[in-house]
Amino acid sequence: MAEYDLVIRNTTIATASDVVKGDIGIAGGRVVALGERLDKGRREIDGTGRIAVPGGIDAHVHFDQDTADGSVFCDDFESGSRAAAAGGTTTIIPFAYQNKGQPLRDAVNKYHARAEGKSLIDYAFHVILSDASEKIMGQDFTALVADGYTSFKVYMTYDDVKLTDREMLDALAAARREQAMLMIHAENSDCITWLTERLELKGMTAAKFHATSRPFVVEREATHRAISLAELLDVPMLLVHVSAKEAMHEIQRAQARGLRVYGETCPQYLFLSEEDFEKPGDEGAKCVCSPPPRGTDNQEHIWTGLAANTFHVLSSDHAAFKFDDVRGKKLPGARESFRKIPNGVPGVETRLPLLFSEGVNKGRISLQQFVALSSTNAAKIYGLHPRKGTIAVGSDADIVLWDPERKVSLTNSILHHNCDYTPYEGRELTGYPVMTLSRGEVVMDEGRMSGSAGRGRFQKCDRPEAARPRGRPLIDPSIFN
Ligand code: DUC
Ligand code: ZN
Ligand code: ZN
Repeated sequence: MAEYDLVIRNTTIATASDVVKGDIGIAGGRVVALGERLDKGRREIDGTGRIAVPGGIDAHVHFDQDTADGSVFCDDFESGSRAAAAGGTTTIIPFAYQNKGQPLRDAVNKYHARAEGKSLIDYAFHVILSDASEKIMGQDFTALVADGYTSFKVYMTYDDVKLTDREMLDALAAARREQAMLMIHAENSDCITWLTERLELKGMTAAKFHATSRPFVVEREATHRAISLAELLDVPMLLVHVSAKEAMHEIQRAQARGLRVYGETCPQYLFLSEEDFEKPGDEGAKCVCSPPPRGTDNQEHIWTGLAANTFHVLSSDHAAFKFDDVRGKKLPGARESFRKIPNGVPGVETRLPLLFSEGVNKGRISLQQFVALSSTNAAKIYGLHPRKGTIAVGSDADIVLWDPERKVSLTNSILHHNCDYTPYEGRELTGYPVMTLSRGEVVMDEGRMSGSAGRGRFQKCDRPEAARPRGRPLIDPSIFN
């Protein structure tokens, strides 16, 4: 009787720390052995010429999320998770969105119901915190962290969700108490509103003026402010979707001061630029996301930040709206003003192929950094490690085999999401995922999807070690505890 359900044989095994050759033995959905010449498994996969990496963790995706403007995200947990798996991702962390005043527990239950029976791969949840009042933070917050929801997104802009600085301090104090991770959308709301009104008065309403309404200083100022508040109370935090070098420099300065400040960036800041807004017709709307892509020169700065480990996570921020749809990029009013264009781009399936091809194969980052950025660091920062994010004895057999030489032309027709475009149409890539295993089950083989919708399991997150305060607040913690 074979000891292993499956053996992946003679492959290159890459983790965030090492690249070695060997076999991977899998039983009961977990990795049970790493070695050479392992005994025969019930099933054998020849990994020669492939690179086995921990399945990607996409720690920032929006699926089936409520919106305030009548727009509709075109991917739900089924299409979104299928696209994720096709692109080499085995765990997704979407958002449970709290309407203002709504108990956090209600928000979480609502999104569980949306994921139930749909997700092909495992998932956890971040909670979008739009109400940080004492009632919510004192009761719901504590209970949710204990139940495995340990990361909370805070917006500094958007009227339906934004927190004031004072409310952010409440959230920070609670996060410190519970050792939860706060994820910050850092843009100065009043600046954006002021600029948007003036642009509209001047008739500067085309999609490209979306970028004009949110220049880099808007992001830099909010990043600096968020870090200052975190420093005051000594609370780790992660800045999401960092777009510009100026915000990145704020993060670097904080890190140099020894603060636990983490950074996330996204493919749109490596591969898109302001020039994409100049595309003919309404095409510019396809790249409207917030923060917006910057100048082409900025892209290399963000690559440098990835190579220097300033950024810990590369997520997709998949927020997909159809282009040719009145519930998407053609929402009523969107053609009259950029203000009405739903913010977001699709990217859950293209995140890792883009990073591998242009990062690893072009020598900008190492293979170990690819693993760290695409999987391991997110697992650590959000309390899923070592169950997820590595290939080690005892970890879930979430493994992706890459053909590092496979040539692929990215085009929307090969993707599995429910969106009618990809902003990366026509890109020529080298290196592509050819097999995705989720807990030892093959869910993608050479682009063919298998596994039933709903097989994905909810993953409780532990209190992340990364969210542990350093113990050096600028003021006596007895004042705010
Ligand atoms: N923030 C996100 O996190 N995603 C999409 C748009 C936005 O503003
Ligand atoms: Zn955001
Ligand atoms: Zn997002």
